[in-house]
Amino acid sequence: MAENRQANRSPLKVYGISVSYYTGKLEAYLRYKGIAYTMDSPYAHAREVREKAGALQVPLILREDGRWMSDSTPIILAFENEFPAPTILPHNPVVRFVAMLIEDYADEWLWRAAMHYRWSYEHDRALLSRILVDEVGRHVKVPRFLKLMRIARRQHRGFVLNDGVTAETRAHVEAGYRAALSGMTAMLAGRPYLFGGTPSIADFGLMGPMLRHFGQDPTPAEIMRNEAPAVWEWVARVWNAGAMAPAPAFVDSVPDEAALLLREIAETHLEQLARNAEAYARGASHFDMTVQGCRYTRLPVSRYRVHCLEQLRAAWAGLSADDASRVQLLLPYDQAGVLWQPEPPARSDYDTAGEAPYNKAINVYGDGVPH
Ligand SMILES: N[C@@H](CCC(=O)N[C@@H](CS)C(=O)NCC(=O)O)C(=O)O
Repeated sequence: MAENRQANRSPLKVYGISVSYYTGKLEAYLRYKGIAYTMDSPYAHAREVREKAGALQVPLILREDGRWMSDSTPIILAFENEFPAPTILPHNPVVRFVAMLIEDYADEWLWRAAMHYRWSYEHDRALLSRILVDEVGRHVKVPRFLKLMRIARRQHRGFVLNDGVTAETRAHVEAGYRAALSGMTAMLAGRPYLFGGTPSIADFGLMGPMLRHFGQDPTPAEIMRNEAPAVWEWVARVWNAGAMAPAPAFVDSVPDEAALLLREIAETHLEQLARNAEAYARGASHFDMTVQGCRYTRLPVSRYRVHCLEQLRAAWAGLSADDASRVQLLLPYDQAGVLWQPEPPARSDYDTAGEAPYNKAINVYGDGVPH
């Protein structure tokens, strides 16, 4: 359909995993743009990948000229320049800013809930351990039952127990998933995609958690089907969006129905970004935070998320004065002040030359943070 269908190019070489959050997000985008790709696991060549791409994470892309791309958001933005149509960037600057904010929330806040459902619930854990071990662990010369135990323990310890999911926070973590479903359901009531008749960067961002985790893992998928069938339907719609006829445009202003999700984002994601950045500025390795009355303790500080906050602040600062005030009116919450307070709470010094996605990436946890 669109002129950017990449039929004559050789397929992109994507390194990814079939059940990965950010790989699913990138795949949904590549399918929409008609950019053909092949996919392999990077884990058999871990050392080389870490050296070339900076961090061993997925997705990564090896371009024909030998350059590596990493980090799904800058990858997508780079492709928006290379293959502009159909664009996923709303033309209205306020809508575009809010779409980028939703994308960041999808990337960085919903991650904890997605990992919790996958690794805390027995059926989900058993299924996903098998898929991962058979897909990415074949080169490891250890009996399969041991690999299954090790992967489940690594993921549960690293991304659930060490990311603040405890008996005290568990209900709040799960409520965060349901809040995302309610917020999306409200926005999808009058339109096929979050910001109109065509998918935006907000839709692709939310495909990270919603496609491979919440939409596929047994426990959250059951919740999605039963409690938010409009989101269930939307997952398939975004996945198939490239096959649909060119669609009507984006909305010209942020719909009222976005209010529920925006409030949730301010209270959760922006609170976490602020507390994380303050802790980073102090040189701390861990921090505590209270989100919607729920106390989280000993969360790992993330340098990468300091960078995420910098990107959002730069996007807000780049708006015209009128548009910047419109964004403030949409986010009348104390936590949102971190987006426009005069001084940033911290500086990440990551990608200062603006070379992403062609720079050396850093993992979300563990880079440049003292432990
Ligand atoms: N900000 C990165 C995050 C990529 C990421 O963390 N991917 C996960 C899998 S979905 C990963 O590879 N984690 C590394 C690990 O588990 O060792 C992006 O958007 O691409």
